Amino acid sequence: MAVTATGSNMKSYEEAVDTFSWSDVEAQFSWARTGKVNMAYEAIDRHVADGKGDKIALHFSNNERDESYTFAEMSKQSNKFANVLRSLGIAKGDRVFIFMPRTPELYFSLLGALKIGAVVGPLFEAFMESAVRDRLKDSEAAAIVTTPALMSRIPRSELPDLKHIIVFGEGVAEGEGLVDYGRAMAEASDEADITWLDREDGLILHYTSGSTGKPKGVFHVQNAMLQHLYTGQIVLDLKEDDVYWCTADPGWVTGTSYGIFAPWLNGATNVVRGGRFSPQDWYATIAKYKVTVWYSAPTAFRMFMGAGAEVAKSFDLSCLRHILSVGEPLNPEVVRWGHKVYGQRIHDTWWMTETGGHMICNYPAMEVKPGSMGRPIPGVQAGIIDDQGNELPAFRMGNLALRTPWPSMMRKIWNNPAKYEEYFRIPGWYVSGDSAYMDDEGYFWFQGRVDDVINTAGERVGPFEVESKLVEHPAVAEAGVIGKPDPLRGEIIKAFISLREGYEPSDELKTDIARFVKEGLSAHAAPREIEFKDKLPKTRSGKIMRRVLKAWELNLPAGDLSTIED
Ligand code: 6R9
Repeated sequence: MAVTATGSNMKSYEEAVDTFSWSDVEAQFSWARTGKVNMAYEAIDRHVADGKGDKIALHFSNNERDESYTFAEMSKQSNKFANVLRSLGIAKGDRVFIFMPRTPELYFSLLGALKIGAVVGPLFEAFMESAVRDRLKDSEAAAIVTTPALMSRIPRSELPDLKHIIVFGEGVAEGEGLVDYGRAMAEASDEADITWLDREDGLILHYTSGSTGKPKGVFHVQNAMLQHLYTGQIVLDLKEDDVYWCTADPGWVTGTSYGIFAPWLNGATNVVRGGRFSPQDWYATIAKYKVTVWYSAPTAFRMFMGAGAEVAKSFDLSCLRHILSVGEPLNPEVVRWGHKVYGQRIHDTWWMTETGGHMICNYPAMEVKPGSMGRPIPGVQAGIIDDQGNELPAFRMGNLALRTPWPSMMRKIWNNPAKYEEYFRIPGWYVSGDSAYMDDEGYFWFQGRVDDVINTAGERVGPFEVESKLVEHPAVAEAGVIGKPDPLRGEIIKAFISLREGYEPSDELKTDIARFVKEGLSAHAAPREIEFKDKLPKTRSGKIMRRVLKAWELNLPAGDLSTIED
């Protein structure tokens, strides 16, 4: 293999940057020979063809189930699902959504959809009706895989393109577009032809939030696998015998790029644990499977820290050899605590839904500076630029930007070319929306978001989506939503609300409004704090000024108020 070395997968950062070429990465895929590509083949079937069919691909457990599957079994189950979709007339390029809690069937379905060249749309299980509707409607999804419990959140009458609902669970009454997953899988053959694709053909559609408008469909193509394979080697440091656990749900990009693609492209054994977070449960999972490489998020690490070193010491965690973090700023004290308690430094990684894979990271092959996101991976160039596109010198804060292109760069925003162009408004650069500075050794330090996007417990929430839901509540006249700094969750969602005539502020009303968002949109998007105001600050064109709300909250000067209404 061209890019790997013994010991750590990367000898030294400098040497890797000097000698790097994406064509060396490409040479590791079967499509370097055949010219044809399919993510599911490269991630699963290729290992079977290489004689590793008996290796465990997936260890799954939740409170009810405990199962393991080899690469050969994953291959057969995904073949079956590919056949189920084909029998329904689903074809290359169709959008197939997956809306279910983590179970092995989620992974069979996702891989099966990829095998026939469908574009997969994963949906987080906590999404409620309006979140589900917006995403299925925008993408004109043809089919969705779900469970009986989640089915009622799919408003079929409003989704004319949605032809098939495939339901995994008990008591499914088939007909009128409903398909029983269990029945269909039992009847399907476990052999299937792969639909061979072009590198620029679709792979996955991840909806994510910006500061304005509805969530946007970030569209990725097969070519992203170059980034997934390579960063699996040099950032996750995956080797033949690793047992790897990424704690993210596939409803978010970390749960697909690094919960599915990177580990399986590298032939690693992948752990999936369903159910809710608890420090004991997660430590027990590490000890049970002897996890060697663990990828999680700052909020979880802060919760472990809150639970105390004693809890960690009561489990045998000596199997861990490499720990990584993503999604929000990783506090230096958490890195130091991790070093003390796990004997490992937590390696921070920075990237986004739009980048499809790792961009700026700490590698095993370099020194971790606690508090820094690390340095750009070989093959990626990052810079700090001002609003005109001038590169700023070390230690000056500005827009964190990336030189275009890289293999896993998003290829479009579904149905919204104007939104796509916004990211590339400065020629030669992708502008991330984060602000940061670079130090004199080329390490990047996160400073904040440039826009109003909220990051709560590592989950990206668009204020507009929450505000739109809030104003559907009968008592709410107007709403403005901001992220309020929080020691555990990074930020929490706070809503400022003015009430309609006839409604009086009360604690009961706050609870009712929060519940309304939770049940209509999703739990993680519901405001944890609500403050009633007689009036909200607005521009003369009627836009609520979130910047002013934030200044109120933090007792800061509100800045330029020349556009305020009165
Ligand atoms: C992979 C993922 C992206 C936004 C990103 C930034 C924040 C991600 C971070 C980080 C500080 C890190 N973010 N990693 N902030 N340090 N290591 O999280 O994708 O859900 O699209 O969020 O998350 O603000 O712009 P996504």
